[in-house]
Amino acid sequence: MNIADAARRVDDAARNAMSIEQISLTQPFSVREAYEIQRASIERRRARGENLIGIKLGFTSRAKMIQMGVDSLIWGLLTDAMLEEDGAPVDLKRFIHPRVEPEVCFLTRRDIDRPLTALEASSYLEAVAPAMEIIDSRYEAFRFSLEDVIADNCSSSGLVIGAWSNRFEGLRNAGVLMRFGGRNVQLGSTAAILGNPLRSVVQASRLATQAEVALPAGTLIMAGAATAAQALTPGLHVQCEVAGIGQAEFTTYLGA
Ligand code: OOG
Ligand code: MG
Repeated sequence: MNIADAARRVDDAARNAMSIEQISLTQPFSVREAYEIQRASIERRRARGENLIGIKLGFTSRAKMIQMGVDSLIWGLLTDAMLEEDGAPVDLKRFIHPRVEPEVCFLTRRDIDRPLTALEASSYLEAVAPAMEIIDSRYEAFRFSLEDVIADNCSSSGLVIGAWSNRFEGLRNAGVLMRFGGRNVQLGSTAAILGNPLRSVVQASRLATQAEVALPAGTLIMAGAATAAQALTPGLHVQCEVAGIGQAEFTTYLGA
């Protein structure tokens, strides 16, 4: 496996919003190599001036594992170029076949440089916010193997983060609702995220420490989707509500 070449392929696909064939179809590779490709693709982004802002977990809920046919926890890196403002219009032109999923996002308040226990996790957090992740697989038909999706930075593409709160108590089993134009499209609970989204912080600390990735204070941690993802089309008003925490929203359009 030529790591640099594979990284260039997924990175170009993302930049040009042009899908590519799954890499594993012609060149089987390992999970370890997949993370090397992911890292190399992030280095390409950094070389263009993008900055790391956090990490995301994927497949932390059964709903997502079933939807995508992958059943291992995965993680990817987030850059500032992926951030969309809460309430703002999002141009779908930069995506291939975007989908949106309801999540919660944590903001850390201390450096994390070792695996945390579940009991410690909240003392490392500054705030939590309702959030939505816009995922956009770079592979044709949004189909991939575990290795392919890891190499593709776990389909990371966009983030919309609602207002920060410090109400961590109700987070374990809060109702999650995603609406398109006022119509409910996904309904669930934060309990779907590893039983408690705080466990995503524990997993993030373990994975990042293992990979020697620094998580400085001020890092965003996207906990993973609570429900299946929903395809985005232009002209939508998309809203996500996490009971007791708040809401986030955006609209979609197709730029010229
Ligand atoms: C992979 C990313 C999964 C989540 O929240 O579970 C993910 C994908 O579904 O394309 O972000
Ligand atoms: Mg996600």
